Amino acid sequence: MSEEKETPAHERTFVMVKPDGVQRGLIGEIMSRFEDRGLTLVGAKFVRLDTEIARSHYGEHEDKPFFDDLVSFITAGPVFAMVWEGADATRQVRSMVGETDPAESAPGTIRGDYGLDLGRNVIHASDHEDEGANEREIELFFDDSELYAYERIDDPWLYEWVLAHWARSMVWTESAS
Ligand code: RTP
Ligand code: MG
Repeated sequence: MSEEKETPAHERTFVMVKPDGVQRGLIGEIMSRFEDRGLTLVGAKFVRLDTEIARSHYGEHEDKPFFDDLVSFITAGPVFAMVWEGADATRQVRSMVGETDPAESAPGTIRGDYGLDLGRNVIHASDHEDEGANEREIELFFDDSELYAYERIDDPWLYEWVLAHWARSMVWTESAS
């Protein structure tokens, strides 16, 4: 029997369709991409950020010249906040989002397919290079009671280790009977 493979840890990450993505009708398209990839949606809500939350969310950029414009933009209309779960989710989602500047983002990424302008880049996702950013951002936007843990019915076909585990238990059941 083959050895168990190392699987990246399952984790949750925070994603937000920004006001431009909402106004342009891109929520469904963006959610579909994460669903199709196999990630599990554990929380979602439509909210309009107040200035305090926006300043806190983008606190790392407080001293940057673009900070005030960024806060004005992100509070200009409702956003669609989500939490997605899966193996190595934070890094995988960021790779699907693309570069900060849509002009530098590869076709096939969300920003590369739907954006043109650095200040209107459609989507936010927690930065995998900023340790703990996913957990901090989830806590800023969601209460625990708004997040739901469950397994997707296709998990056994999404992860090798789940199917291998399942197959081993089937073999054991058959030989035991
Ligand atoms: P985000 O936090 O929104 O997901 O974007 P990001 O990680 O890819 O980029 P980040 O460096 O965190 O920047 C946050 C947002 O600020 C705007 N920005 N403007 N004018 C500029 O030089 C500049 N640099 C960044 C972008 O809209 C970026 O998404
Ligand atoms: Mg960022």
